[in-house]
Amino acid sequence: MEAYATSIPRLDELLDGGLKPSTLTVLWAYPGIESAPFAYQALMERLESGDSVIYINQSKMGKTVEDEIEHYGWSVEKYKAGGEFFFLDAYSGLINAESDERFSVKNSRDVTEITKALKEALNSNGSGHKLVVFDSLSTMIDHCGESSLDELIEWKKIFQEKKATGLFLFTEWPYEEKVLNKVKLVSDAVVQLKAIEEKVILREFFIVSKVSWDGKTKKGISVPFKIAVPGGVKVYIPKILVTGAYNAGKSSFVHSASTRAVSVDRVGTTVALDHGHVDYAGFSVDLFGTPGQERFDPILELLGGESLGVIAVVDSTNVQSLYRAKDMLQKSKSIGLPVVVVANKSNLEGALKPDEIRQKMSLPADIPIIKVTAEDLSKVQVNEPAKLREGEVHAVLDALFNRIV
Ligand SMILES: Nc1nc2c(ncn2[C@@H]2O[C@H](COP(=O)(O)OP(=O)(O)OP(=O)(O)O)[C@@H](O)[C@H]2O)c(=O)[nH]1
Ligand SMILES: [Mg+2]
Repeated sequence: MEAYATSIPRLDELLDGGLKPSTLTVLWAYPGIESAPFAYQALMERLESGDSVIYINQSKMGKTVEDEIEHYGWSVEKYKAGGEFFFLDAYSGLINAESDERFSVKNSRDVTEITKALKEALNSNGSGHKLVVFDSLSTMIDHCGESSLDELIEWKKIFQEKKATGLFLFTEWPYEEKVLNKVKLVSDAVVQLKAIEEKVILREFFIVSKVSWDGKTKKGISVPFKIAVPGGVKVYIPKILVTGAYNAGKSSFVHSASTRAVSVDRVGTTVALDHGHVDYAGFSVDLFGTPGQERFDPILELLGGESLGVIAVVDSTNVQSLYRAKDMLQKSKSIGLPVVVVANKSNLEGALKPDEIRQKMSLPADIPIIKVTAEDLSKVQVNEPAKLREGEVHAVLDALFNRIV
């Protein structure tokens, strides 16, 4: 079945390609979590792929929506001018203002007026497939009453006729159970945006809790996220541990993988830790490197805490570094976490092959061992982190990210 990608990392995968035509997907947010950036990111992806977007704004001015989209680093301006993006203004009526949008309703409290305008909007030309964003279901319930939810059955019929796709925002205010059930029933897919809280929101994640279409969909997997400004929705992994023997290449890896990195080194060896921030493939990740020397082992356990994954760097030319890495994995209490082994210095003479490394470290077959080499051997300096080949560094990150979410 055709699918319309949202470009929200991991979400398309969970939905088997993205949003499906003639269906309604609800972004179901818990109070305090913003769902609009998810919709902005999806609608920009559709516009950039040649589709059209109708934005039904009932909770804020169209201009405010445009400003927010710009805040994340995108713009609908050229698509608005080209007729591929337009608002169906159901907000101005609420504040007794004149609307200057292409489609609008006079009485925003009468949901049947919105239905009429939606039909009109979907009949207008516009290129490609049509995505209808509704901002938001909760505003509709608040202003038009909960019986307005029954009107959604009519909207879905219209979507089916026009092969359009709905992406609706909903915030779970303390509504009655029957209201929540109605929203659940009418939606073909539900993406919940939740948080782990402890006085303040600690971590946010999304989860596909319902999906009615067939295919390789995945329900119930929680994907931690963070909204970057600019940049939008990123999968957020707050901590990955980079461990391994003295001189194996940990600092080199952290520096090569990171967009920003710092090391606290003393004559070429890391004495405190390496820290690097990775922005890659829709992921936002913080890497923490451990020092390699044994005298720092007491802090290993501390550094290992709360990691979501581990990168163990070994020097492929040095058998000792294999045993040491294994020992450090144990000391940092990272057994059980997703692990990827980096076989560094793999182009040097005498370098062990991944199979030999697996055997010597007695690693299970499912732990990836990935060969990595310095980008330019002539530039490698003693006691200086080396720049590693980008493709190989990315292969390591891909392997680890795949194991974490
Ligand atoms: N030839 C070659 N040299 C490398 C490679 N990776 C790192 N090196 C060199 O190996 C040495 C150690 O690299 P680092 O990244 O500092 O190693 P480390 O694991 O952080 O070391 P400590 O912090 O002392 O534990 C440096 O001189 C690097 O330039 C590689 O792939 N090939
Ligand atoms: Mg180091």
